[in-house]
Amino acid sequence: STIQTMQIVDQDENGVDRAFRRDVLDGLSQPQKAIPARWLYDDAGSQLFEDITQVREYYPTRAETEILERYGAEFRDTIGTGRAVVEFGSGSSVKTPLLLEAIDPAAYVPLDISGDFLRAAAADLQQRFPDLPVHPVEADFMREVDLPGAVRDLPKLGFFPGSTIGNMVPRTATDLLRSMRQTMLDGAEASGENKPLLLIGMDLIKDIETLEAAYDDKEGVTAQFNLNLARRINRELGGTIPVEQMRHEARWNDGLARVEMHLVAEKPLDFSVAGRDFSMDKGETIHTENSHKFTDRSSNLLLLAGGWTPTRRWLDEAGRFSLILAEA
Ligand code: AVJ
Repeated sequence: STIQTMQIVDQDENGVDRAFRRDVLDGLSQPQKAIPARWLYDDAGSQLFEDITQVREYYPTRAETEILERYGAEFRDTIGTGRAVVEFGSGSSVKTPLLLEAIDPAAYVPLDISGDFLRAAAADLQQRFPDLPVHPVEADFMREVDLPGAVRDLPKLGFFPGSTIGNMVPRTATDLLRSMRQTMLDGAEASGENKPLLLIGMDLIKDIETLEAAYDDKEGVTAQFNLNLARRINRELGGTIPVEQMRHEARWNDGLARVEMHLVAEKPLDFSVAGRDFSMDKGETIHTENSHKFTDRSSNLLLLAGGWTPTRRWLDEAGRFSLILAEA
């Protein structure tokens, strides 16, 4: 079957992504340099993240997959069949099929900003579920998205695994949860059994050693994932960042309950990006990602602030990770 994609990325006449350039230039101009984590996920970054999920120290993917394997019958009982599954992100070849097998949906709509990865993942999924209508949408799901007409009248289940919500600070996470709600409320008669549902993965707070090791694996795959952002800036924005003079660091921020990734300058550096000059002192960092960790209470509060009422929660056997069902 043919897979159609809607293209919604704003590029200038040279093919430069305007939002990427703005975020990088603004981010490098701040006292604490910081670039939003979403830019880590170009095609190379998305592939490196897939590699991270295979390293020994990175437990979240295995823990969440364990939950999806184990509680399929409970998902089917509580969620029911015949919904349109709207996945925020292009989906993983392991987790998504487990959910689709369990709840037998009427359609599958993956949303992702990375078009090539999205199309590859959607084609793969379509092969495994030949009779399932698949409608990939290339979009920034941080904003409200117009879903394809074919699924507008179906009841929705949003699927947001991986604790990707943890990449966002609370204000942004709340905005996203509200956008998701708007995206899925639009069109459908959303009352009673047709209320949109959300199945969302949220990683749990645990000992610091386990948390930091998960973001600084011995093989250095996470380091490559982080350094790829600097390479992407050089490639796409005509940057001269000396990537070999920077190193990856993962640190637990206890007050804000998050693991932070930084790119640390190993010596004083001067470079330019998109024609603008920047410098870094030795030891100065570019903050590239947050991975917030939650408790049962903090995840409830965040979901409620985003307009979602949590109704069920499943944990892996070791209690490392939670998958939460919430109702709009
Ligand atoms: C994609 C958000 C699930 O924060 O755990 C993994 C990204 N960064 N290792 C996470 C990530 C470094 C990951 N998520």
